[in-house]
Amino acid sequence: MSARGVFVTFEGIEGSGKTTQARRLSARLLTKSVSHIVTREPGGTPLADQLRSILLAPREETVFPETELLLYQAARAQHVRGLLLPALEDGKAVLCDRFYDATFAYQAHARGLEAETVGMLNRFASGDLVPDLTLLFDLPPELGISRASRRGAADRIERESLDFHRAVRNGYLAIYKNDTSRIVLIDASAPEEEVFRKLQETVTERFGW
Ligand code: T5A
Repeated sequence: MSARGVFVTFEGIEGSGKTTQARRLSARLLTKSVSHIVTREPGGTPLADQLRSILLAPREETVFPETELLLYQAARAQHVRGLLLPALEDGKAVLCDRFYDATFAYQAHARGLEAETVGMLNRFASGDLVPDLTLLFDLPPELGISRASRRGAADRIERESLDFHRAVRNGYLAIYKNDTSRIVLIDASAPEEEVFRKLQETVTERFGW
């Protein structure tokens, strides 16, 4: 049986460049023949992808924070059991665009739900799966939103106020301060190449990639 794969998560506010950097790391791992998958939350299985569409579609009806939290957790429960655990058990590395830190930053810090409830549901949905490394891409929300807006129409969460996105960023920074061994903070306002250099340094040091 192969050793369990390495689980790396990519976190940050909207437009922080996580997706760009996850793709770049994946390209590097391909050149080194490191067997891996790239996935994202919400999403990663057919059912979780459907939940993603439901969560991100702009809508007239109010989406209550409690409803939002449970839908994100439902998508995560499916993703963890349907894709992440089988891949890790098969010895593959997993690069995951967002995981449970996003739920703390968005649903607890920004929406105001109780951190204890969010933590309990995070553990339940993730089956106690913990990332080996989390890369937190940090930049001012004004810059992130302006980058994200270049991609086209804003989704339901991107349409939130600047204050909301500031709260998300502060939430992420608070999570980082509590867990500086798992989480590595990267200045995402730097040019793409420089951001990747820092990421590369980190994954080489930790995993020899
Ligand atoms: N959510 C998610 C919750 O509320 N709770 C949860 O539990 C979870 C899991 C998911 C949404 O759901 C919320 C958070 C989100 O609102 P998403 O697709 O992950 O949606 O959210 P986004 O943050 O919008 O992710 P994106 O993939 O859309 O943005 P990225 O990954 O941050 O940024 P990226 O790489 O697409 O780059 C954006 C643009 O900037 C450019 C890129 O080329 C691109 O055009 N760029 C740079 N430009 C200049 N300098 C750099 N260094 C650049 N890096 C990238």
